[in-house]
Amino acid sequence: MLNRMAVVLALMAIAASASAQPTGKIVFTSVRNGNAEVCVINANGTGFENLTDDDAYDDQPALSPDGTEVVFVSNRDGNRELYLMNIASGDVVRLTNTDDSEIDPVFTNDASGVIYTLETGEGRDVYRLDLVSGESKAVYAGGEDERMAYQGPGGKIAYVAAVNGDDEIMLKDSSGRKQLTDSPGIDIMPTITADGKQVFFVTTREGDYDLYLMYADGTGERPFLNTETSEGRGAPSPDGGYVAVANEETGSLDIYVYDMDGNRVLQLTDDAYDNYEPHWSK
Ligand SMILES: [Ca+2]
Ligand SMILES: [Ca+2]
Ligand SMILES: [Ca+2]
Ligand SMILES: [Ca+2]
Repeated sequence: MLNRMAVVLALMAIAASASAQPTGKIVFTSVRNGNAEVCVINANGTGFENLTDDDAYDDQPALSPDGTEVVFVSNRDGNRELYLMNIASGDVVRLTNTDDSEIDPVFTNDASGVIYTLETGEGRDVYRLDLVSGESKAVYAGGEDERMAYQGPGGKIAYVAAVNGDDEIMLKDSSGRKQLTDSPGIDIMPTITADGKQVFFVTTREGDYDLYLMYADGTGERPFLNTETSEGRGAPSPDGGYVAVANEETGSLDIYVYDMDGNRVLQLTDDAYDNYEPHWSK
């Protein structure tokens, strides 16, 4: 009787954890054999694939909202440009062609455009590339080294600006531009949760790089993951239940999935390569 109950309880535990498995897919950068590649994996840890597998430097991938395409940075044609890949076919289109560096790409929510950072000899600014017309326009170009934009729901865009020379998290929505952080040191890599209510960001306010979370009005700043090694950008899941983040606790960068209470759910990568810059979509 006891044995049977133990079996039933064990089966119930398996069913509960199975139903709580993260869904969708995650793209990330993996430095394999000294060369950066764009890789994809299902959010439950299955289906790893190296999407680029070439001699160029391929990094900073971001998935389209429907998960069918990935935009990324590559120097395959000489300097850093943005590229768009259809994951199913593997077809790649070059989106930019300039002597400057295009970096930090993310799709807009309606997938009609890509928001990115243009880095020139004069500094960095945030641009929006219209995928229909092919034209790029400056979005945030105020001379404050604007960069690392991320679009959340409802038209909210979080980005980084060097306010008075110090990196802070900014948020732009229909009511205007707001400065969310005001701390000495680096505050970078903002991402917005699926409900639009919270913002993850990476900060050095405690010395090393940690992942913090705050409300979208800038209140409630708190550590989400702060080990003694470096934490990277948090990639919120589209269902709002999880976040993927890389850290170095094994000696190389690996990507882990946490629930929103900060409990580790699973380890997505486990190898000697550096795996980082996760981005999560359907
Ligand atoms: Ca490569
Ligand atoms: Ca370029
Ligand atoms: Ca700061
Ligand atoms: Ca840390």
